[in-house]
Amino acid sequence: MARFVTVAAGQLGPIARTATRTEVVARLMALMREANGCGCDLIVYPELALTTFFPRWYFEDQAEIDSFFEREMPAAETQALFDLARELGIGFCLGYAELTVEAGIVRRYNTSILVDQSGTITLKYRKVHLPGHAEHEPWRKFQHLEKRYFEPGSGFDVASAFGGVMGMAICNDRRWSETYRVMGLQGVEMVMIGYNTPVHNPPAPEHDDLSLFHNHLVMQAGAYQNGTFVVGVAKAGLEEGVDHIGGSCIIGPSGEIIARCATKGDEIALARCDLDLCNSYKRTTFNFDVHRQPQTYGLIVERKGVTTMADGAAVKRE
Ligand code: ING
Repeated sequence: MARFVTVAAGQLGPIARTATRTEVVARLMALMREANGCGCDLIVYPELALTTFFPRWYFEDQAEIDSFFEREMPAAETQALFDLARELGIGFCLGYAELTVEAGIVRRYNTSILVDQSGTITLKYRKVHLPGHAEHEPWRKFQHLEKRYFEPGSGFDVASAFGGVMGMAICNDRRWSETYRVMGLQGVEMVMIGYNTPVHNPPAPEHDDLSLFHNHLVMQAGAYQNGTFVVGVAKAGLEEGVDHIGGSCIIGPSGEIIARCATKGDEIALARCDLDLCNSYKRTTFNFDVHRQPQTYGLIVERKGVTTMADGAAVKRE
């Protein structure tokens, strides 16, 4: 017996700083119609898919920063996407900047939602691993101020939807094996990950040529080591002077790339994913209950950074 989810990676090309929400939503709707025409049940959009990747700039004016955030989801400009999804009977995963008030305190998150075929938000995730830096660093060709503009989320949940166990992560999360394992321990069968990844990484330019390799490496490893599908979706291309990798792809629980985009613009790649293909990995090689030895893994949770033993005393590495 098979449990098919036909999924589209809904890659976006650049979004200009001046682009309106309505203009961007029109692009998202065009991709949704195309995916629906190909028989898709679900389309996955990138991280921060409603605006340009604004953490590349240092802003002092909080009102300007907040212009990139959504206070409601759906709101007037995004309602059309929810309406189309319900009309077509297709679900979607959307990344956006979330501004919310919790116990009277304004909170700002790098957020992703999973919306089912009835147009209902069935899962919300807030990015845990915020890369970059919190202070203006003028030496960089461009900033990466996610640590300044967002707070980290609280963890990785899963939801039952589309006939399986679905999970989400966002961009830098995909580089950390803990991301996949926490969801793997909840039986995840498809992890949806939007990303905005510049080709150039100012602190380590020697990594630039490997940016596409690293992108696939981490998602393929996460898929195989947890017996899950992974859908990685880029905001790609030259956006406000910064070139972002493409490499959007759909990866099976074997770790193989089964579909990928060919351009750095608005494009869908799609695959007919049989979630039952996860079973042979989850029941044998990665049968966690049979093979894992968590009593030996304590440092993974207890220790944040590296400490090494030198001269008999634990020396904290700077
Ligand atoms: N972007 C990048 C990412 O993790 C980055 C930041 C680039 C980190 C290259 C390390 C190396 O893909 C986001 N938005 O997290």
